[in-house]
Amino acid sequence: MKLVFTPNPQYIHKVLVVAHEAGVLDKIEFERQVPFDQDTGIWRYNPLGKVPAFVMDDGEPLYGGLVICEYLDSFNKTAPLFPRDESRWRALRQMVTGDGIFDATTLIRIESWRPKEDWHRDAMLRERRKIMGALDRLELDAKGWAANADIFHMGHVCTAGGLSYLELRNPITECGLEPGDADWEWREGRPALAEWFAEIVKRPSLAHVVDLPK
Ligand SMILES: N[C@@H](CCC(=O)N[C@@H](CS)C(=O)NCC(=O)O)C(=O)O
Repeated sequence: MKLVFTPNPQYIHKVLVVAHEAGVLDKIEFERQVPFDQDTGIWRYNPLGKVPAFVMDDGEPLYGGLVICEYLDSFNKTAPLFPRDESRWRALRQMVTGDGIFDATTLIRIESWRPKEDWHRDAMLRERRKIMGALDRLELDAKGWAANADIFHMGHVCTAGGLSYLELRNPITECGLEPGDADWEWREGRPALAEWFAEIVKRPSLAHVVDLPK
């Protein structure tokens, strides 16, 4: 099987975490594709032009990061990350919230590549609002996570992924859309999430540094 993505060891890739937890990391071949490169090969794998994309052993393509995660999780026979019990819907909501931080962050950054005078500020502010709202929602959720530290699911994977991407590329401090943004820090006012993140990044599947293609 092959994972097609833009490797960057400086943030937590949800697909790699799920593969690690499932014990199939060493069965995956990696291919680097940068979707915004002129000559990108991503279209060969995903008609929607996005990473991550994936090729299963039978050659069938998969895309949509969360779909790839669910596929990889199907190999996890000990502690699957997509709960099947009554905790499922909350975990999936948290999964989408964490992943949404990644999506909104990416969209602000893409817009910021244009000359500043051409920025579509209203659209950027809308994405900014999503990041703030998602962080506030996850702060509420993280209060429950502290009490159940032995439970680990897709909500945790995607929240850690979203936060670590925000640590690496912070469009709020970079773009300064609102007064005070230059000094913005997601941890401020979100102590439960900050404390949870500091601990969860030590988990082997999150701390593991994969030898990624350049
Ligand atoms: N949450 C989505 C994120 C996918 C995504 O937006 N990836 C960006 C990374 S830069 C991308 O490939 N963008 C290219 C595009 O939007 O055309 C997933 O996990 O599939």
